[in-house]
Amino acid sequence: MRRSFNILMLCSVLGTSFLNAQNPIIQTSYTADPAPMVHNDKMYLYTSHDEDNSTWFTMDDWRLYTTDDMVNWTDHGAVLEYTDFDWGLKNAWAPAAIERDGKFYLYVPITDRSNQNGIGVAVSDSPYGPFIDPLGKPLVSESNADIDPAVFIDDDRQAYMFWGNPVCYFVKLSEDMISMEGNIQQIPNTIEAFGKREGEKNERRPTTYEEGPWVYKRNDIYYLFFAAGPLPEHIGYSTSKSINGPWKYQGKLMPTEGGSFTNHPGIVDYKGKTYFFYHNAGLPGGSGFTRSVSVQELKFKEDGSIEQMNMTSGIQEALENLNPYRKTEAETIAWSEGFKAKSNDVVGNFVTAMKDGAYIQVKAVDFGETSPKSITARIGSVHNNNVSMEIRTDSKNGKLLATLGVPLTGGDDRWKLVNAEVEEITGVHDLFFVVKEKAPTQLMYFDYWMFSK
Ligand code: FUB
Repeated sequence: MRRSFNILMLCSVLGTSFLNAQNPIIQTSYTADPAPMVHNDKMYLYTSHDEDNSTWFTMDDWRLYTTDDMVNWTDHGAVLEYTDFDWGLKNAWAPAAIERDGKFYLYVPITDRSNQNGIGVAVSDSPYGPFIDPLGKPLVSESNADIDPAVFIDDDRQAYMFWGNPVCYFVKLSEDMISMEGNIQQIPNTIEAFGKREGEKNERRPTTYEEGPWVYKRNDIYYLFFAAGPLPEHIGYSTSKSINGPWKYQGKLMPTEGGSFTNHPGIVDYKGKTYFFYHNAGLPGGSGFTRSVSVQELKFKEDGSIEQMNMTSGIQEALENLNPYRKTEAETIAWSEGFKAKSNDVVGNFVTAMKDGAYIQVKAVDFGETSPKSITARIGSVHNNNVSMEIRTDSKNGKLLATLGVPLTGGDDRWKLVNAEVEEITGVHDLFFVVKEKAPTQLMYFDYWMFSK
């Protein structure tokens, strides 16, 4: 009951049909606190991760997803865990990511072993990790207000970190990105900077600023987006002509909606557009502690202000087509139902079908002018002869291209490559992988697929 209520509730909130939903963009894990980063024409999205069935902010790791087309997202699994920090006790909360001079930095809030919040930094030579803690201690650990970092490098190459709840701090980062330059400053928590808080008087929180700052610059205007109160949160924003302020409150960007009592902004330019990431409770089982990241385009008015917007069903059109003649990971997904993300040492990241009828949709697959002859997939099951995977086009009941029998391999540490001839298909289509399980409690594992001419 609760599951269908959540889906229906979100569809009515979003004014859309679930059939063409693209939001939330990840359906195989609960994700929150989006931190998008663009590097070499690819979108990297780091997120925090709500554990399944969580009833508090039970969060152990940070995950990475990538896309080239803004509709098909590839899951790269957990790239950093709070246990990667020797001093970390719990609470892998809202991350921030940035590249500088070929190195990649993740800034992450963690509660340390003395139960104090702080912000750690981890560095890698690759956006995919492995990330290591170069300091062996938090970068900032002044008080429990030290959560929710955002990082920003200005046009003069000066880097800054912003963070904090219930006030917003900022500091210059040194060129090494792992030390601070100068003193930590607090943005004056004034009505002018953040707007007057509605509802009951709250001495600690006189303005709408709550947490989750995100800094963005466009046409010499600095934007400070933030999660705004009172709870349940909405997204607000302020602007300034200088990174040092003064900031001027500009109003609500996204009102409270979507069923989660928190929200969290992440804004980035990509392939000529500006994208706004946020989170809600949009998945089945969704709540304030089982959240999901969504994205939609951000549109500026001529004067640089932004129209208030509601949560939508997401981005429908792929920015580019997907090549089916290259190996594609099963965890590259535009939309799915009934699959969960998994990983192990044998094949890395993969997906597991949790029910009969589970399916994965991959958008804008370009077969070209001549049809492929066959499809190969690496799959496996714990059941004998009872599981198959249908490959269909344009809908989960669309034209049947091929049916793959899923072999009994005995576990997700054992896999087989399975091949089948395909029906004639040319041009651009959405592809659907639909699992048919005669024994509904049995599982099927799916690692990758590829068509051949
Ligand atoms: O995800 C844990 C906390 O919830 C974040 O740090 C806040 O921004 C809120 O989203």
